[in-house]
Amino acid sequence: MLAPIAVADNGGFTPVAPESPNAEGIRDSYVFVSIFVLAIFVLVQGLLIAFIVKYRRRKRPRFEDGAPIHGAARLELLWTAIPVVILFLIGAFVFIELPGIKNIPSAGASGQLEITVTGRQFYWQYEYPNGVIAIDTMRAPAGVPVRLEVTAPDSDVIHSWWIPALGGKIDAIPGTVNETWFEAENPGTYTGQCAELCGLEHANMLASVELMPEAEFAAWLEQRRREQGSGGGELGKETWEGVCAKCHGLAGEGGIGPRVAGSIVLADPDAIENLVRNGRRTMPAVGSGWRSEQVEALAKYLKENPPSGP
Ligand code: HEC
Ligand SMILES: [Cu+2]
Repeated sequence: MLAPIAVADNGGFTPVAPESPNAEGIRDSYVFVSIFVLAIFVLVQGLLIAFIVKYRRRKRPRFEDGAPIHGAARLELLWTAIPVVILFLIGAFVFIELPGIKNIPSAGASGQLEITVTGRQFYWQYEYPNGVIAIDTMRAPAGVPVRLEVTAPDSDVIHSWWIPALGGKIDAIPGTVNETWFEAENPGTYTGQCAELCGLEHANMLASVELMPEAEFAAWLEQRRREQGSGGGELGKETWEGVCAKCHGLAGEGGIGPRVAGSIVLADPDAIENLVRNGRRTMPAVGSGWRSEQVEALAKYLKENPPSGP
């Protein structure tokens, strides 16, 4: 009864509208399987109701069995053969769809973009071929195949990259690189989140992909490269908001980490570097492996915008 409503406004029951061919393959498989699931559901529930009515007790004494029925070879053959055929059809359909879901399309006229995606407690770090780093919000060009190399540092736990409109889940496993991809035409923002329970702030480990026209993306990438080269820019803000604020609050007011607003550590670039690279007691080394540009950008941002939470 709820199905039409769920389908109508996609109340979270059906996959989001696919924007990339791999997400389309997943949606199509889902719909194909659902047809059999629905048909079997209606058949089984329909027979159940029909039998309840047809074989009800009527005037038969309470403890007397109904008439025994022996053997129904035709029926038994049918209820064996039909499920076999259904399983075969579903298996065949999925195998036909699979290459379109898994295989990364070959580079088009404007080539292919490769982005490294690293899942960490509790942020997503992206690295572009020219060295640009971004956190949580990935910018990508529309109409270009984007290959994602998904991993996690050795010291971290398993996360899972998932932007439903752009494809299926892919695990970010320490020490392993998994590949996935998308190629989407419509500029816009596609959201998702870490799909593997990874710790206290798992629910806040959100991710989004901002798909831009190719020229706009190229301009963004170039601007970020220049900003990063001069030790600052958006990266510092993204790092504070995406990494530190998840535990310490946006204004440093405290959360699962202590209040750090007004801390002298945040005003001292060397102390920041030491803290993020090595951690401190119960604070993990959230910036182990960061390039010095990222630490510098963070220190610069914190110097210009010291958190002054309540
Ligand atoms: C996973 C949660 C988490 C993240 C992410 C995190 N911290 Fe912490 N932080 C903590 C905890 C917990 C402590 C308390 C450490 C202790 O004393 O046991 C702490 C302590 C601190 C302190 C106080 C250190 C001291 O001893 O004076 C500062 C400053 C700080 N964090 C800054 C940062 C900055 C900057 C970032 C971002 C690069 C960050 N933290 C990211 C959890 C976190
Ligand atoms: Cu996670």
